[in-house]
Amino acid sequence: MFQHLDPYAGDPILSLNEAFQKDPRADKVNLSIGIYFDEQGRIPVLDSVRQAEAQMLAEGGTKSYLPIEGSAAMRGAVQGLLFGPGHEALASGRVATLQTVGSSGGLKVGADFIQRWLPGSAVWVSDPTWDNHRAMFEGAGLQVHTYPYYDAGDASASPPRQGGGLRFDAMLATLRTLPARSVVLLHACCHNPTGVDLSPAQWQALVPVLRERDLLPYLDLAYQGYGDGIEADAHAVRLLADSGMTFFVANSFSKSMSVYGERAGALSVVCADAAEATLVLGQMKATVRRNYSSPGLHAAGIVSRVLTDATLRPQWEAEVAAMRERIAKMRRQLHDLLAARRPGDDFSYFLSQRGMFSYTGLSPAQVDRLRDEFGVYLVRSGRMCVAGLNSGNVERTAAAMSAVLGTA
Ligand code: KET
Repeated sequence: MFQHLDPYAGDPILSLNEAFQKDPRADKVNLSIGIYFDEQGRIPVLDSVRQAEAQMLAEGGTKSYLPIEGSAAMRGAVQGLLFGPGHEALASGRVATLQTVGSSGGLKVGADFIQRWLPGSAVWVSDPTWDNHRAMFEGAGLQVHTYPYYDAGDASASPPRQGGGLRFDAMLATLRTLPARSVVLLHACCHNPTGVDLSPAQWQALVPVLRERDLLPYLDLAYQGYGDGIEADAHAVRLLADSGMTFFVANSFSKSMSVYGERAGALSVVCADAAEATLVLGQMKATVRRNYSSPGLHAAGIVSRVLTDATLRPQWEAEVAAMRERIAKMRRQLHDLLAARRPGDDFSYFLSQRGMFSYTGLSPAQVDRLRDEFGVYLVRSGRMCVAGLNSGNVERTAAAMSAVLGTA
């Protein structure tokens, strides 16, 4: 029956993480997957989350199904988090929000919805982007194209060629050519894989282009709190909401609450008015019902409690700040160690890039050497998850990187 199947090549990120787990070397370093590890190299369970779970257990409660669209408490809390409580878009009821199975679930439900209700619209993603964006939108039957975003340079050249960084003008020029109703996937903060975001002024310049061309922005907000802060990282969401445009935002709690396996996320569609939001919510529910029927109860309990409890909320905000600051410290340490080893090279990108990732410009061959010779795992695109560094492995990482830099 199934002998004709193509073997699955594996996912470039998840397969690497599996290979890392199997690597017997004691001094291996996991800088591959976008997960925050603490100073001890563990994936933390935040105190705020642990307490929310303890409350849930103590209260008992039911294990019934959630509604198709998820928990009302969580959906309301997510709206406040994204748009700011009392935002006009919320007050006028023009935002349709569903709790989803991680933000991946949200992205895919949104993709299925677009395929059904805006047939013929193609999706434009940044070059480069998270690999799974293309896979998910193509999986929904949509055409996927790229817009220019970032020039990484070439660290395997001798001397290494520094890239030109963000290609904002080229990005705008491409967006200006798109047909109306094209979907434009944008990383709301902490761009994956580059760590390079639009500045507030560039977001401001982008919005009129999106509006004039009648494009449909689709924000992916997977790293809220890892850039400049929980509020600051919602900047793009609020700017678009203020603009009155229709747009999507899929947001994740995997990283911001360190609840990866709970699959906690949401999808919000900001519409022209409340009547349109009702229609959108209805068809989103139809999409969910024929996929996985309803999202998880435990994820909803954690997220809604942490976001709304007067004690847990500030505690969570402090925990997010501590994770963000620890990453910044590791960026600084890696930068200083590399600058000392290779005084001729420019490593300032470690300091200017934000969020979990740095785009190193290392070639696939250099990344392979890092892994094979030194047990240091990066994604083959040269993406490094800086959140995997700690004071016990940063020197080893700098030494390994220094050894492969400038070599072919
Ligand atoms: N969007 C982006 C940009 C993203 O980096 C991830 C995960 C997700 C969405 C999915 O998150 P969810 O847990 O479904 O809410 N990225 C990391 C893990 C992965 O590839 O699945 C990564 O890039 O390493």
